[in-house]
Amino acid sequence: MKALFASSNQGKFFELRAALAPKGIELESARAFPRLDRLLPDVVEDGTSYYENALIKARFAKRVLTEEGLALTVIADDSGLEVEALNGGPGIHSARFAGPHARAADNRARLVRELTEQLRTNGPKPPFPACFRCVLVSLDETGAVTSSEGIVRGAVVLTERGQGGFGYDPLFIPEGEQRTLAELKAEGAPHETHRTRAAKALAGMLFAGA
Ligand code: ITT
Repeated sequence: MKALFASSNQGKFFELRAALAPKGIELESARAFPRLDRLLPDVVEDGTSYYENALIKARFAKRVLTEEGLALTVIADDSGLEVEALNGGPGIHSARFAGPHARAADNRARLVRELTEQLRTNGPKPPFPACFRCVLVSLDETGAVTSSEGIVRGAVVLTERGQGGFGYDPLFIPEGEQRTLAELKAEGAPHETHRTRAAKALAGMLFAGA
């Protein structure tokens, strides 16, 4: 089956496309739909959970496609980094941790600042236990919603390492690894992530009984 990915984050897209292709889902980038691509970054993600935010993005994309006479299954992703020392933050606020129009580098800088502050006040020491969480939502042509979740546990370090990946990857070391996700991705080292886990679960649900 074909599905459109309702996201303006190409890092997410490449990772998800690779995870879904072997499962029989051909993912198309929103870049192929110029109007949608233009509008997506301004969608207000004011839900109170990853699920609600993913559904907001999926429904928005569905509406734009419908206005253009297109019927396609839409998949959306909402994800975030949850750090124990920050009481699970930034969580659903990960994309805007450093402000409404924050770039990934600004968000990483704020994360390092906050964790450094924890150190100064004799709090926990690095590496800081954390996890990445991803919720995927699929909205099919009939409006039926399917959703899945994936988690990868690990720890946050205070010094960026690696050129691969995106977002918080240079600061995150998955459990059982010595290298950050940015280093692992730059080396092409296959590694399961919150997103690949959510993708497998979603594909399993979409094709269950098919
Ligand atoms: P869309 O909403 O358009 O999909 P986004 O980047 O704004 O793109 P989110 O609202 O879901 O996505 O915010 C997720 C934040 O968490 C964002 O800052 C990402 O960079 C970060 N993030 C999510 N998954 C990540 C991963 O696998 N590696 C590194 N950072 C990740």
